[in-house]
Amino acid sequence: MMFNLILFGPPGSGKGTQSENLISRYGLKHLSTGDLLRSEIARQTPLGLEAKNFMDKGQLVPDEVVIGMISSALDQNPQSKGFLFDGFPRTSAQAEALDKLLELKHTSISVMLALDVSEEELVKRLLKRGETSGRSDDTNEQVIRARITEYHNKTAAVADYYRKFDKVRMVKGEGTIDDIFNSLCQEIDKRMVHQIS
Ligand code: B4P
Repeated sequence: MMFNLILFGPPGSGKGTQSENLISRYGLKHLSTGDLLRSEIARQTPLGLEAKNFMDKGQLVPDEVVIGMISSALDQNPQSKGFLFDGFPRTSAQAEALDKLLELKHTSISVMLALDVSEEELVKRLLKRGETSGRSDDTNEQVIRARITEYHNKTAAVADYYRKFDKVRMVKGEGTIDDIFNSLCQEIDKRMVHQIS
């Protein structure tokens, strides 16, 4: 049986950071739409060039683009024991599409872990990352604030969608990276045992 996890939270909440550690502990396949889009940009594909226009303004990339990317990533990993979705779904339409894609594979989302971080801390972290990351969407405070606004307007509702199925657990996203990792692992371990028994 597959274990499929959504790591959820606003931009800068630690999704990418924690995903790296979680995939090595649990052997899940990491699917980050942010990373997939940045790789398209680096290769200057038509999809990447289109996406860059949205990302540089702090806006979400259109649903059909990211849903298509996730659909092919799922098809490319038929043997995976489970997926860690990082930064996806970010709209209700993406959440519904993901459920359908997983249903076709006779599986579903096991849990959504939602990182809770204050807005001041998010802005501070992203500006700091912008000093070294070379990411154009991290260097300008206005763009960072636009990303947080997009999160409130379009993404926060995704948690409500999974709450209807009692699949959401909030996790404190401030503190050391290790402490947050341990809290995430506790939630996963509870569910993996439950799913197997
Ligand atoms: P993403 O790549 O998903 O990135 P993100 O939300 O900016 O950051 P993430 O949450 O992963 O970063 P982390 O906290 O780990 O998205 C980028 C853009 O792509 C979006 O704005 C959008 O345009 C587009 N996009 C992506 N997916 C999409 C989708 N599904 N639909 C539409 N558009 C989509 O890291 C932040 C910093 O905090 C790091 O420097 C890290 O070192 C630091 N940090 C982490 N944990 C910390 C801690 N505990 N204490 C202190 N610092 C910490």
